[in-house]
Amino acid sequence: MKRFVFVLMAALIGTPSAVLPHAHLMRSTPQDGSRFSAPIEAIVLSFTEALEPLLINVTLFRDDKAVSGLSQPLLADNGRTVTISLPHLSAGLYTVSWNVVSIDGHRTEGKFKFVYWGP
Ligand SMILES: [Cu+2]
Repeated sequence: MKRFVFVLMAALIGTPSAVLPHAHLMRSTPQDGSRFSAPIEAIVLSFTEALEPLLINVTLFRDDKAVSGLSQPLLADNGRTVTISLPHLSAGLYTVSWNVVSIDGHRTEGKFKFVYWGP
């Protein structure tokens, strides 16, 4: 029995939980830190794993104020790419704040910024 427990523990400890697929942000449009003057119509987030469609939260802030009028998230690429259509943006410093749950049940979150200085 003792031996069995030891083997079981070893198996559990040996499980490479770090490689279980969390949904990490692979790339985004706009990119983090980007500056541009041409209007954009959408935010696109590409993740390393498929997402739970009902547990996608993306908020866009201009300065510290949430921007209203964002569309519901649209999933593509087998659930790994999220597109959110934007209303007309005025020039400013924007922050995209996101949190998602991958299909293995793990939540990840992050934020990134961009500057829009166009019309
Ligand atoms: Cu995970």
